[in-house]
Amino acid sequence: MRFLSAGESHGPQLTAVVDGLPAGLPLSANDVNPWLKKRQGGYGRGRRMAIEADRVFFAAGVRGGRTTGAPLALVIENRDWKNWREIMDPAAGNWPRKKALTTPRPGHADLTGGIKYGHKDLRDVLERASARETAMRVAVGAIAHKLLSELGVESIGYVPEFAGIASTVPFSWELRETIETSQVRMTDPEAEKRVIEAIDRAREAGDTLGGLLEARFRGLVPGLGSYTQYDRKLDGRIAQMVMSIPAVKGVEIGEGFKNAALPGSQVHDAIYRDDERGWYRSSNRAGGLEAGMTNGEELVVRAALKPIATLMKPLHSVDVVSHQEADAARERSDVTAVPAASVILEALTAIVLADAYLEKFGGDTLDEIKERVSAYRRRAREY
Ligand code: EPS
Repeated sequence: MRFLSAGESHGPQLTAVVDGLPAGLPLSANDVNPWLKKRQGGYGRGRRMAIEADRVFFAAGVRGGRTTGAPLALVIENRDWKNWREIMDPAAGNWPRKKALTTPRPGHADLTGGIKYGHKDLRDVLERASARETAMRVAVGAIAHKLLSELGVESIGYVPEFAGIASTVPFSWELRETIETSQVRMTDPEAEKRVIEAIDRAREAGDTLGGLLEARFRGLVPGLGSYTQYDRKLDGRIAQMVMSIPAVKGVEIGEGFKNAALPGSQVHDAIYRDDERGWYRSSNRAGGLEAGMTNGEELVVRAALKPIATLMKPLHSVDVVSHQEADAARERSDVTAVPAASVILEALTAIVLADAYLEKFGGDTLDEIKERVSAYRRRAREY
């Protein structure tokens, strides 16, 4: 399974082509749109999200509610485009352009993107560097998730710590409803209150906030990925995908960072087997991945998201046209997108996992894949 996306934040639409999905996967816009809605949500989003109402349009590859095996073409409209038509017009225009941005924001793509591609209107950089692009990747992730759910996999994305405020309620699958209804996708209503206050304070101060994200997947077969070659190691593939989420600056599988301080006897997960459960572990500090392969335990992927780079109380910068000292650009933006990023983490990890399933089990049709997965599950249990 492979895909590419295109689209600017304030252009007419986001577009993707997804290739390699099996035929016969039941699929409708209702499998995708709730993900898009979740990604738009969360306390601390800016005014842009009141303009957009993201929905997917299948322009190819789906007929009668099922994939045909042909490439999928996906479209998400940018409603805001009608306000930016002139500014984003692909026809030749005059310099200086309206809404040209010439004072790069520290932490954003503006300056280096301008140097690299030779732009002096940094809008030519930021329009594609914008995290708006993640809307389309979440749509692709929702489709990947649909395939995983057909194969018995469940998942959740949530926020264990926000702006330094840690949840004191440990994650459990029973808390899914709490997470889905929380404005900050946390398990702990007390922490949620403090986080919301912190977001309000940051907004007043013209500042932004980051946090930690976690995605969990259960029901995975052991043996996705491989130890045999560096680029087949699943942890490496997940890390690449997760680090490509805008503003993610750290990635961890299981208790990765904590384990570095402990002796091996307190880190590795002892192996057990019985006829009912098959092979299992009594702990899961490895986060479901050993030697580049899933081991059948829950997959736990964590990421650190830095605060958004657009500050209403800006940092020092230099104008790229006049070379005069200046404040960094102030653009309409979010105070924080941590809750949205936890949805993105879940969706994008689902893409890597769906790809790993298709690689291991191949199959032109969903039925073939299902048969192979259940035969392998039996073999793995009896091994
Ligand atoms: C973003 C800036 C804001 C965010 C945007 C990402 O957009 P705007 O400049 O239109 O106010 O709302 O996020 C999205 C549009 C989205 O769909 O997530 C940025 O500079 O990265």
